[in-house]
Amino acid sequence: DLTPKPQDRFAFGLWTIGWRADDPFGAPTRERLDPVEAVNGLAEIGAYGITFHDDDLIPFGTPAAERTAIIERFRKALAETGLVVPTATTNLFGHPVFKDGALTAKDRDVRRFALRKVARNIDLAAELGAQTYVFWGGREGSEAEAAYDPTAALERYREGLNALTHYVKEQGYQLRFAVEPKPNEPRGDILLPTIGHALAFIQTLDHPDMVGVNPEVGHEQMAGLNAVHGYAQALWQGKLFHIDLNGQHGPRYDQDLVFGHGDLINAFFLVDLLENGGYDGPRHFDYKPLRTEDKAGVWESARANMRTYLVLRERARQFREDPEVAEARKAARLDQLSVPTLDTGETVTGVLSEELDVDEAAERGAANARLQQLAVEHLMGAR
Ligand code: 3MF
Ligand code: MG
Ligand code: MG
Ligand code: MG
Repeated sequence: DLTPKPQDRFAFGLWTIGWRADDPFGAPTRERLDPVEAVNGLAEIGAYGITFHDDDLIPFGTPAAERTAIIERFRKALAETGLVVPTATTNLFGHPVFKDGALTAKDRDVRRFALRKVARNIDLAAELGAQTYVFWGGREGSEAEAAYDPTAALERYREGLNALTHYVKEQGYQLRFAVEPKPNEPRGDILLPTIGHALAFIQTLDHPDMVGVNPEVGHEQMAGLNAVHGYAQALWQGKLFHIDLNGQHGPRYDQDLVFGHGDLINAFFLVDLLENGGYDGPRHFDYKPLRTEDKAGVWESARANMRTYLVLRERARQFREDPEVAEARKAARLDQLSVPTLDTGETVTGVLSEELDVDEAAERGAANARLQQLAVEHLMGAR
């Protein structure tokens, strides 16, 4: 069934469908989307969740009374539609005050302001029932090596996240943090550029169990990496707290295409991983409707993300159920990879006296090509 339903747990950032399509070379091509219209529209197309940066919902600098009114209006729309807020995040990159960083700015006043901005929106996230709070450090980085100290910046990043986990615990919120890696853009180099960097960093925190990752397909591909492998490692380490799905064509600017409109083969295997690898969080899209689109095109592209996901889910299911695939998987020795190398209780001593006919073993084909072609044919709907 290719009709998106709330139980599919599709979620969209308010900044995605709400993007006004301004880019470094041109003015916006669309009007601002009212957050209430966003909620209603997403509910209508079968999504279950909406996520936001503080400033997406409440424009930077909004006076307190107005802020309360905006939140109440938004909350009412959520209640009327049943849409939920699974996740929220902070805009620590848009305002010029963050031009040289936020939680890791060299200017200490800016860092303290950033902490305040995050804490304030964490309160709102908790109030709205969010389970995950995302940190994308878009301005935590540099272009000028001489004017940067990555070691000190990492210390400050750690200090900031530690302080915020303490805050969440003090307040008794049920929130987990998810760090979103990205190699570059808008900074020349961003701190925690890949999933691997983020996973290693998280282990140094005061409450590593509270912190996972929110990888984005396009960000890994910008770094020339295999997104499926990155998501898989995060999942394997119990750290895939949340995901950003979208499309990208290799290492170039951050394209934020509709999911599947970039590297489709990687998208197929990613859906297969998420569906069969034990990921149980929201299927969250972080994409940008093309600058060429009008309002109708925006909603068309929002639906396209979910449709791609559902089609790939169905294709992945058929792939796994195909008896020829089962046989090809066996021929490719995939089943063997799940068998531990040593018997229970056995040590390396156990293999010392063994002999292998190396020439014979070297001659065995891996039978990978046939299995890959079967996958591609399932993906193309040719089987
Ligand atoms: C930028 C991003 C961000 C993050 C968001 C947190 C504006 O490339 O991907 O979107 O996803 O800040 O979720
Ligand atoms: Mg992105
Ligand atoms: Mg992107
Ligand atoms: Mg993202």
